[in-house]
Formats: sequence, structure tokens, C-alpha cells
Amino acid sequence: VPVERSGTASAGVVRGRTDPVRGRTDPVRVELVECGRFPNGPAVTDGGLHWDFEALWDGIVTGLREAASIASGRGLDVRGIGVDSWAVDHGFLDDDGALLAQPWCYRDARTDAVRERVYERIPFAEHYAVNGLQDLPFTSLFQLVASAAERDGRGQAVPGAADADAAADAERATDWSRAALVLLVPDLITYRLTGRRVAEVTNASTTGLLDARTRTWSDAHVERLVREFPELGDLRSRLPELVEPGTAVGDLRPDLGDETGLGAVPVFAVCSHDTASAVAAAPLPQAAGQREAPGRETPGREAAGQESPGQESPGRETPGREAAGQETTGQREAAAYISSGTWSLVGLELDAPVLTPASREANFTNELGIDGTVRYLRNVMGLWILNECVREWSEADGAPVDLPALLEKAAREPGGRCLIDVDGEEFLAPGGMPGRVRAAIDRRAPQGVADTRPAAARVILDSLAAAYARVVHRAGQLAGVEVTAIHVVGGGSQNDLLNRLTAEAAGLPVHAGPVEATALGNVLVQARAAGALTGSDGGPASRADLRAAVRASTAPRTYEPTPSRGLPA
Ligand code: LFR
Repeated sequence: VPVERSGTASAGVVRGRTDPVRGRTDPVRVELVECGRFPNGPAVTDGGLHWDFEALWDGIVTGLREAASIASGRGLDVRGIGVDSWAVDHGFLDDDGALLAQPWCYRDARTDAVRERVYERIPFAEHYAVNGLQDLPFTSLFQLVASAAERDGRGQAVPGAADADAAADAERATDWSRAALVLLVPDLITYRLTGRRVAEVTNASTTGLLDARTRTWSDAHVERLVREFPELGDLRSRLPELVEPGTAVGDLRPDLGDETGLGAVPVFAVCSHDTASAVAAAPLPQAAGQREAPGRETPGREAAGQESPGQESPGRETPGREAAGQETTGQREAAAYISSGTWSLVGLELDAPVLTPASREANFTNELGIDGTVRYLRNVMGLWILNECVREWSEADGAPVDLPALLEKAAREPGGRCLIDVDGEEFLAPGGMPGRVRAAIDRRAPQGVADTRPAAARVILDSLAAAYARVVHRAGQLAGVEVTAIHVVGGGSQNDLLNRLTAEAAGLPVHAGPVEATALGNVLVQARAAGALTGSDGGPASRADLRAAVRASTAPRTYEPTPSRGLPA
């Protein structure tokens, strides 16, 4: 399970007692056992920010070896392997299935200008109508156009290329011109594990090439792109067959079965986008649309999917809870989620995309989720900003910063003095983060905020909490649901101060946990596919059954908002 700044290989043990007559007698419990964890981060190689795929692969094989040994020590059978990672990034395979180059990291600035060129020819609204994706500079589509435009595979013109001989030409051929197939990072790993080349749909939905309504590659959109950018050539033929989470992709290659000690184990497609796995394991009470507020009329499901500009109230950027409640009276209730880590992915689980102009203008995304669902959310920059500051402060000190102590001091700082725009693209790239944060504070707080680490940390966390609150309420308005609680999952759910600030800012209870939601979602989908997890009635497990297993296996912490407190000024 590689993630952006560290990779974990976890094994899940699924327990539950089944009575053949009465069905299941106790809730299924899942225990996660961490088998390996390794650092992962983008590095500048070949003139750009790339991932070290071989280092990732080594970490994975080591983790699998450890999983085999832990399982055999505990007398357990390994029933499946599933891969998830961050989204959008991909590698190119040549005709022989070899990886042509290290995958680019989406944080490289090469797509900035490309995005403008793409929108000049295909306006954002036309993309949104098909793929429903928020405008982010790094969506795979922009990366592909950038790669196709490269002349020597690294964005440099080749001097004297015109009169180069054929052999030199071949050597200089771009990665794109030699690419037979595009595989997203988790699909690349699944391919190495099994030899099978597929595109798992939750992650494929972040490429910009999928139709958010049909969950299939949009031939029309791909053709349109190729018409405008002929250098993309036969893009469609380079997109693999799509599979849904839960599909058995193939068995672990025999050589790897031997090398790791795992033997023949099926590899399942899971929600291979880490955020989709995390949302699958967010213990949401019910999916939006399943539960109706008592005595209230429920609008048709289509209401959210159709263009209904009258549905939202323009100009209300930051409603408090009561305001949102008034506006959404008569609508369904739902809990929001925040998948909190390097990024914070903030939104709702829906059963159809919201493609309205209002949704587009608010820059909400419709990524795909488990069991035909849509992850209706926005990317908020997340703990990346704080983590990068901590990394640089630690480098400056020559010793790791004591994070709990820093957060304790930040909690004692006066709050709400200054909010910075955590979504600013200026924070996207690594390096120099404390300086960029300071500059943003100075722009926003003429009255001054002390130039100390705790003060900077407090501004970042206040700003994150305010952004979460805004996005949660806006998601509710745009999707036509009343948000009644927030579930924070992932590593960031351990940040007490941030949870407390979020509850205050949103005026909603915050339930924090599980921390390892991504690994848990990954394991649960495998467990269901392998037949190790059935529904409470003995039939196939539903999403609600998966979440019941999460609830039975973890203990969330709840933060109640102070009554009458709304968003920070
Ligand atoms: C989170 C995540 C986000 C995606 C970003 C870039 O790890 O997957 O969902 O937008 O990383 O891939």
C-alpha cells in the first residue's frame, strides 16, 4: 500500500463466527497487522520530479515477504493481495511490457502551462460535463498532453535532431512515442505482481478520461482530445481494460510466490485510489440517500445529478450549521468524510455524480468509489503544508522536531487570528514551505502574527479547519443533503487539535478514526471478494456490512462542537 510519503504493507486478519443456520452471530472484526513501512517521496531525477518506482517495488516485495512470515507464524492463510496508492500518476509500458521511465510526480510544475493550452481548446466546462473532475493542475490528462509534447522524453528540444541518424533518433524517441500502454501506479504494481494489465476504475476516474456517469473510458472525450492534440496519437489504444474493485485480476506470479514465500495467492483489484479505499472504510452511518430525515420529503435522486441552478444559494460561501440546516430542510441527511493525510479529501459519498454548473463553479470533483458510488469531494491541501514545514525545521535543527510538543504549543496560541488560503497552488511544490507560509501570513495579517513555529502551526491548522468546514457545508448544499456529522479518517485523524478546530469551525460533531482507513478499506474489499466476509444475512457483504466491520474493529473518538460557536471570523 504505497502512499505519498511512506509506504505500508499491511495484512488484515478477518474474524467472524458464522452459524450455518442463523447466519452470522457476531460482528466481523478485522485486525490490521503492519508488515512493513518504507519511506517514499518524489525526487528530482532526469530534470524533473519523479517517483523511484524500483524503490517502491523493493519495499513492497519486502513487505510481502514479511506478511508471509507473520501469517505462517500465526497459522493463517494469505487469501489475497490488493494494491492502492495516490492517484493520477502513471507509467508507460513499451511493447514488451517494460516500464519506459520512472513515473512523473504530479507535483512537478510541467503541467501548469499545459492546463492553460488544454482549456483554450477544450473549455473546462466541457471536461466537467464528462469527467466531473475539479480543476487541478495535475489531472493525468494534462500530464499526458505534457508527455506527448516532449521532444526527447524530458521536455528538452534535441539539438541537431533534424539530421540525426536513425539509430540516434530511435534513442531519442520520446517516452510517449514508445508507450504501448498507460498504467496508473497501483495498476503498474498489480501488473508486476500478476503480469495482467488492467485499469482499476476508482483510480482511473482521476485521469480525466472517464465518463463519471457510465464508469467507462469516454471514447468521445478521448477523441476530442486527440483531435486538439494530435501528438497524443492513438491514446485510446493505450488505455487498458477497466475493472471494478473486487475483481480477481490474477494470481501472484510463481517466481514472486517463491521469492516471498506466499505461494499462489490471488491479487484483487481493490479501490486502488487510496482515497477511495479510505472512504470505503470510513464508518459512515449510511450512504447519502439511504436514510431520510424523519417526516421530511426526499427529493428524487436525479435532483443532484441534473442541472438545477436554483438548488443552491449563490453568495453564501461559509454558512454555519444552522444556516446550512435551514437551506437544506426537506433534504436527506448524510455524514461527510475527511480523508486526512498528506491531502485532505473532503466530501460526501453519493450514488450519482453532481455535474451542475454550480458544482463546477465550486470546483467539486466526482471521483468514483466503491460499489457504484461517487466520491463527491474537494482536495484541500491537507497536512502537506505542516509536514513540509516540520521536515524543513527538522533539517534546520539537525534533529526531528517534537511534533506532539509543537501541537501542544499551537493549541495554546490564540486561535482564529489569521486564515491563509491553504488551497493556494503556491503550496503545491516541495521546498521552502516555512517561508511561503510566512509570506502568506504577512499578506493576510497586517496586525501581525508572531514569527514562531507554534504560531505558524496554529495558523495552518485554523486555516485547514476553516477550509474543511466550508467544503463540508458547500458539498451538502450542492448535493442536496443535510450534513449531520463529519468522519475524519487516515493519519491526520490523530491530530487532536485539528479535530477540535474542525468541530468548532463546522459546528458539527467530528468522529475521528480509523487511522489506517486506507489499508482497512483495501483489506475489506479483498476479504469480501475472497469470500472471507459475508453480509449479516449470509449473502454478499454490502457497503453497510463493510462499515459495520470497521465499527466493530475500531473505536472512533468524538469531538462535539461548542454550542453557538460557528466558523472562525
Ligand atoms: C491522496 C491522493 C488524492 C489525490 C492526490 C494526488 O493521497 O490520492 O486523492 O488527489 O493524492 O494523487
